[in-house]
Amino acid sequence: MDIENIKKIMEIEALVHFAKNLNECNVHEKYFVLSKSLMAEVVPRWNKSNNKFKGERKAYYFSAEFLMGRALSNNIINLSFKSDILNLLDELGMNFNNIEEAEEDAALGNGGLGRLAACFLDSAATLDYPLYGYGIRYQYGLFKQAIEDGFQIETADNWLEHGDPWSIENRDEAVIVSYSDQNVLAIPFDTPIIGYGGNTINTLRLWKSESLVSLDFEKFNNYEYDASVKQKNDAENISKVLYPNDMDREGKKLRLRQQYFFVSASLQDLVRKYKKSHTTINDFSKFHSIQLNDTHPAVAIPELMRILTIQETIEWDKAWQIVTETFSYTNHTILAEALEEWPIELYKELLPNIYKIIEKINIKLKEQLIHKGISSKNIYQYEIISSHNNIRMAYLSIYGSHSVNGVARLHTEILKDTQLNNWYRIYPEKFNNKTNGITQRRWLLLSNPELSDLITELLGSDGWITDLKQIKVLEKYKDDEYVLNRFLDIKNTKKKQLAEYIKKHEGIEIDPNSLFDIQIKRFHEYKRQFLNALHILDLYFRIKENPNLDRVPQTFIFGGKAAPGYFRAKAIIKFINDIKNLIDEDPDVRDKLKVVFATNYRVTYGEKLFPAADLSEQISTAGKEASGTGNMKFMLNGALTIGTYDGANVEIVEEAGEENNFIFGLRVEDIKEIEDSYDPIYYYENVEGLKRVMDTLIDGTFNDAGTGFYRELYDSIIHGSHNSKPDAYFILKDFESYRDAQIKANTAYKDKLSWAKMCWMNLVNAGKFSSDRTVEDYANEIWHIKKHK
Ligand code: 26W
Repeated sequence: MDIENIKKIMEIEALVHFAKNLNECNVHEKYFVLSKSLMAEVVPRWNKSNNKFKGERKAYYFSAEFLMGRALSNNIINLSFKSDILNLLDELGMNFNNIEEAEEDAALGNGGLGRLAACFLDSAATLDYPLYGYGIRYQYGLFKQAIEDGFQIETADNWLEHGDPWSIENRDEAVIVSYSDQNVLAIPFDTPIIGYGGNTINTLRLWKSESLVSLDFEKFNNYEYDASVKQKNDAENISKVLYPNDMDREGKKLRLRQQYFFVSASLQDLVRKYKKSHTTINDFSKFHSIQLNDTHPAVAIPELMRILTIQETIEWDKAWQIVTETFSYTNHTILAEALEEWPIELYKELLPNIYKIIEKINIKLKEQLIHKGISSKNIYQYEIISSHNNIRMAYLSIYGSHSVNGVARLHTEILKDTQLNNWYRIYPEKFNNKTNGITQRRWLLLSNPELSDLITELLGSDGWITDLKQIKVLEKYKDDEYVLNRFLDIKNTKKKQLAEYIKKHEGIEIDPNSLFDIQIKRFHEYKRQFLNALHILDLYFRIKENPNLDRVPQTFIFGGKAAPGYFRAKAIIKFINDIKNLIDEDPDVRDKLKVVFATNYRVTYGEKLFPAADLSEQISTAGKEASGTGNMKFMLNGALTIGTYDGANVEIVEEAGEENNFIFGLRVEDIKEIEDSYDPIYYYENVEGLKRVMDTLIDGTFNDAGTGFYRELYDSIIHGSHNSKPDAYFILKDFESYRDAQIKANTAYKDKLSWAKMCWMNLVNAGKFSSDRTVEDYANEIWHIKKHK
């Protein structure tokens, strides 16, 4: 790397872009010119990397979401430029931290599914695999969250306000996407995905929608100003904003437009490029493997059929073979309300040609089912077009793919045994598991350099950065007081750093010596933040009753967003904020117990929270959380899990030892047994303290400002509602067992060394949860692609 060149380019960029000298630039401008100067270093390597994969089989990750977070620090680390850049900025009198903090997160995702896509891209580039991301360049990412009087307020996330130095607009490669009522331009923006060491640089290609005609000049001249730009606005609206629902399906026409938009553009792009170097399309599936990230891009299946049979005039059966060899599908949830279905009317109206193809796929499916010996009275169970005239996107995805995978062992088993059992019985060979993972580059090396240095020092090498299994060797230090104390010192440093950040951003002081107990994830009933909140309130009352309760002070930190229309989740956010105020105002309790709401939780906030955690809250109702990936980020940073046997928690505990975590509550089998006869009222009346905390919702302890939020939340637990049974997530049933686990954790925290030993056992056994392992498994077992150094 040529540091003088970087400096020169920074100066030129400042001049031509902002008409300023470097030292006159504001912090956003400094961020921009520094990033652009790095792009000057990246682009030649990027081209070289692309060339080495020419003519090779490649994999493509089709995803409506990529939750990338910030790029600057990540890229500097992966290029091994860190010390050079720090020196240069020093010389220029610039502060790296301030520049780093000027970057907006690329929050083009809701949560787990989008962040997983980002981790996979990092891992594939690091492992030298050709994996390319395809998605949408939303002008507005996930909304920003503010809290006012305890309520969540949403505002637009204008992440492009200060420009995006990391993407290259490639208008030469624009394509046209056609709907029944409009044709739009899809413009690709390419972002380099820099593998660790900088050897392989892959591409994330995100499409922006534009109009073919930007101004209707005749209308403008006729003084019809709104009408003159209508076509432009209609086109641009397609990639305008990310839908903020992470679980409830959104039956909106615009969402369907978005799905078809990026899928059609991406497939056109692949077919066009392929045809440049091949005379027939017949071998398409030998060179392309496309992973569908949940069903959001499932319209790719009929779209590729359209391209092959109508555009390329291949006969149906041959085309279908190419399609099923090309696609594979990952399922990320078993919640019924999140399984996508689209009314056929919407498809007929917007994508009539695609609808006809889906109809034909459905007919072919039925023929095949009969051939497989399925009796005609059972065929309805499989139909892609349901008797309610909905297109079942999961069924389309399974039928159109050669591989179907869940994201943790338990999740895949549930898919096979219940959710998708009918499909598993006829296509057992398609089903497989790929337990999720996280990249240790962002979630340890970048976010916790102190712990990273200790690991490197003890290992005598930094090989763990690209081979996380190596840290298992460090298990030999589990009783080494010197090492455990070093770990505790680092944890304390990270807790102090977080305390400072929270002081600055939330205006709250927290005690770094207290037990940091953290639950950060989207707000959803099944994730049970409400259980956590009820327990805190119970603790409050217990401390009031018994001021001498023998406990270590505990700080409960929550972070996460609720979908804007999800009122029950918003009620839970309000409830947590009300509990926080109750405690803060009470001198008897506030030194023993503290609640923090970390506002606007996002990737960048996570980078500060995970390293500082003592306890990781993973308390979903068993069977509901497909995997979880936050659980892995905590483990890797040496936090203990308090959690249920759900998702990847099962595998985390299997690796780290049940004795080193706090497992509680119903298991999947238990729930199956009790669900039909479950009566929450029994627990409400008989579990000590439970009625007292539940009743705060309705006895005037708290005030929901006339929204009716609290009554509705109370009723959902005690009486159920029009669409759900009382306490559908078994919160009252699990309350006591959760409280016991909390007592165990608080007691265990008193013995610092034995606590540190448990943390150490988690950390050194986190190797399995690197997304490098996950990507390696996808590459070998599904994509069949080769590494190229
Ligand atoms: C149609 C609306 C919609 C939008 C997003 C439905 C469903 C989703 C996603 C599937 C939600 C999601 O992010 N699922 C999470 O995926 C993670 C990565 O596999 C898992 O770790 C989480 O357990 C799962 O909830």
